[in-house]
Amino acid sequence: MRFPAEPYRIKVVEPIRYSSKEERAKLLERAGLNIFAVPADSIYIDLLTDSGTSAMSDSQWAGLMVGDESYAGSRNFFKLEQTVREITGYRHVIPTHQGRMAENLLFSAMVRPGQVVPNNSHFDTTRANVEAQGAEALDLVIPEGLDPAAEHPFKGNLDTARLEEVLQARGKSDVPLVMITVTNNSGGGQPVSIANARAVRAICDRHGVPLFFDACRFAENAYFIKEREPGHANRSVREIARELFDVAVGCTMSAKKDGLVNIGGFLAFQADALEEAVTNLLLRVEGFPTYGGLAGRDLEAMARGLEEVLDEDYLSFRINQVRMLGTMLDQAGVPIVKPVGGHAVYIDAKRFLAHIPQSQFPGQALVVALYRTYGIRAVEVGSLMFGHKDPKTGEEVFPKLDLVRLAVPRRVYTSEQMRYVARSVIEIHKERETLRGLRIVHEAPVLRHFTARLAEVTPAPVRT
Ligand code: P61
Repeated sequence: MRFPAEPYRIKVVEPIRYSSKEERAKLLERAGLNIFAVPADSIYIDLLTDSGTSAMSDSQWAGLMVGDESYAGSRNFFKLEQTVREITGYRHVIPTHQGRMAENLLFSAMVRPGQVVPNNSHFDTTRANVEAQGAEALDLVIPEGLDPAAEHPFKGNLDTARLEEVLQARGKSDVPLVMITVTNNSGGGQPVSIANARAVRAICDRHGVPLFFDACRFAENAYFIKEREPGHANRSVREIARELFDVAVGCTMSAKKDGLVNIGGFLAFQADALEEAVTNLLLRVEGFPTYGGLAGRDLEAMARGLEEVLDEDYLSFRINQVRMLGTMLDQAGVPIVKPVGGHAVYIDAKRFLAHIPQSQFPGQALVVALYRTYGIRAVEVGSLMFGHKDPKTGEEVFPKLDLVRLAVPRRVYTSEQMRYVARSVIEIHKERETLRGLRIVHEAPVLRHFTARLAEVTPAPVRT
């Protein structure tokens, strides 16, 4: 299989260090086998997240120099507003410092205690912001979206039959809005089709409920539509993205993903009636509406990034670089979530380390091995992140999937570096029986994966 080469050349380099195995072993021990507590400059390839880790272009860096830092009415805001209006068609554009603040503003204005917000899959900050309003965050992704091996072109689609049931049962008064996350991060970066978004919109219209997007990875989603949805192959990604945005009435956006910036986001919507409530809260918690918690220069970089992300040479390389990593692993027999998503490859750790039970955190065991042996940072999305004790029985409850995410930052690593990652994972796969399970030594009551301390269980499993 052939994959496109990088559609850019390197003008500035940031040295990265290949730390020694001995140093990494010491750092891991000090960190309690928790990769979040390891200093980033001891990491060779960092695949913890694709969020805020993009490389900016020369045009974006130049844009920083034309930042207008006026408290009110910065020219960079007007440029951003115009750019977002052109791409999305939404009238009101409220800048925020990142995605979760856009979520906070939207849900504070629209969601009340006891209500329910359906989504294909809520991202963790989205869920937290819905729940902070005393409402229920309901995931309604299609069944294929929960099966790592199911090959479906749009595994991020929302289950319309279940949405209809929820809306019939709860009605407009209990469902303030419906959301679709494009691409579906919690489900493996899987895309949503325009046909599915339209079907969701038709149901929303029948019940008088507005539809919003969580649009963090809208350009990657639009590229998948061009590739996979019948009738879109000869249209530009910009046209497809606009058609997608037209299906909803607004969106939240973390520009740390498809805005190609290190910090930034926005909330955009059509309804004039929403503006006042959102602006009042913004003024209290984030800043004046023409800067929204950012510097003028950040707004300029974001406006330029939103244009650059729609470049099809960039998108073709981007999607295919991630796909190449996934294909190399798949061809070597490493179990991954298929098809490969837009921003990350997800390894199925339960199958990779079949000898380690979920109670011994197979995903985290793989994360530890990848860093210890090869200096690569991945992140566990499994029993360490989502496992918890049942409050009634005190028994550990494990999530269905134990995954390890290799999230690929945009425009940062070369394909040779991706080959290094693939070779490293494949080497560990060959030696997988030597890996040991882990046990928790210390955990916090909430979001334990960020601060937990772990140790290896002894003795090591016997090799057969
Ligand atoms: C990520 F472990 N994603 O994937 P903000 N919606 C969606 C996201 O993917 C997302 C946000 C909203 C991250 C960063 C991250 O506990 C974590 O700009 C679909 O980060 O506020 C972020 O956007 C929120 C990773 C965030 C985490 C929180 O890596």
